[in-house]
Amino acid sequence: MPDRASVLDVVRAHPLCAETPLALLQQPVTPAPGVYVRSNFETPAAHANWSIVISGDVEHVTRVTLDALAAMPQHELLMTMECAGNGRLGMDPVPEGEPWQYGAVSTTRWRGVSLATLLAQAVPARTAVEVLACGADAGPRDDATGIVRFERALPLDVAMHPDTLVATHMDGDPLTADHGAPVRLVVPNWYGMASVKWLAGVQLLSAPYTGYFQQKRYVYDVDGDVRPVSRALVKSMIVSPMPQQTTTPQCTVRGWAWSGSGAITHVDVAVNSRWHRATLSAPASPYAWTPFSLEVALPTGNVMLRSRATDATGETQPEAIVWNRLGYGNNAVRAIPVLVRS
Ligand SMILES: Nc1nc2c(c(=O)[nH]1)N[C@H]1C(S)=C(S)[C@@H](COP(=O)(O)O)O[C@H]1N2
Ligand SMILES: [Mo]
Repeated sequence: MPDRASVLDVVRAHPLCAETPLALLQQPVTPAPGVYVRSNFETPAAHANWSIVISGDVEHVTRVTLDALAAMPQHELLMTMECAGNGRLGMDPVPEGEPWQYGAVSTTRWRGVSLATLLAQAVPARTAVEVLACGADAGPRDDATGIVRFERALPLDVAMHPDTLVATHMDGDPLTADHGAPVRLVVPNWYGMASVKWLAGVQLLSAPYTGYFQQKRYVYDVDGDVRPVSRALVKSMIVSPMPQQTTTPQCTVRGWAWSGSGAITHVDVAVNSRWHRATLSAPASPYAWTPFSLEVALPTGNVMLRSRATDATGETQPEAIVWNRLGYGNNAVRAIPVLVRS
């Protein structure tokens, strides 16, 4: 297996932030070494005595070991996961944050145990409203906030959904260090920040969480109006032809569309300014991206291709980027320039 550094497009080496190259995004399931990596802090060391402590608003504080986890019913899940900062470089002016182009998205097969199975052992109190997932990674000490750990909260119903997994495997193999070994959360439909890696603790909360990664980062900040980032916005991506590629007039435009709020109902593809309805194929799982394709005769010369997806809630990708201070959720229609030669 090739090592990830030779496969991924590295955005930052320490802590590692690296994109999936477009050539690998052409595959319906991203090969494991090509799955994008986004880490806020250096990777904590995994060890055999790892456990997850479930505490807070519960009847029994519970410690779950890796052996106990392995003995629980296992579930597999194929899902598309996108970093909320994907496409930040497409915003103007470019907001602060990791300069992601368009490869902070992958479709991956996970295996693990429903978080609900673990929570049931601890018996959440009736007053619990949120579930806080705590990573073992931490940033430098900050006097105002204490040590900043990577922690993100989910509403109780999302945490209790049987497809919200405490995952130990990707593509049939134990998690690699970069992807959260030995155990991480995997939250379908939500942007990647909800899928907390190196999961060390789970706390039931009786009031909404207001920590750093819920209120200062992974928020849509528009003129000081701050909303935590949650479900992935409806989006699509043309993967063939690739940007700047030379292609013949008889062409099949292919790509993927996804949304964290509902199934994809249609995708339109524009050749210059003229829109066509693309053909959809069934997604490989309810949480994986939907393939679309359009057979079309392109005019020769420089051509702009664009795609625009709509989901079952009626949401459609916007034409213009909705700029926000930290550069999250860029799901705007994107133009792909190609050169057509007969
Ligand atoms: N503990 C921890 N979990 C984390 C992060 C992190 O920095 N620390 N990054 C989050 C973000 S922003 C994303 S997009 C996903 C990326 O998961 P991956 O690196 O396995 O692709 O992990 C999430 N979980
Ligand atoms: Mo992310």
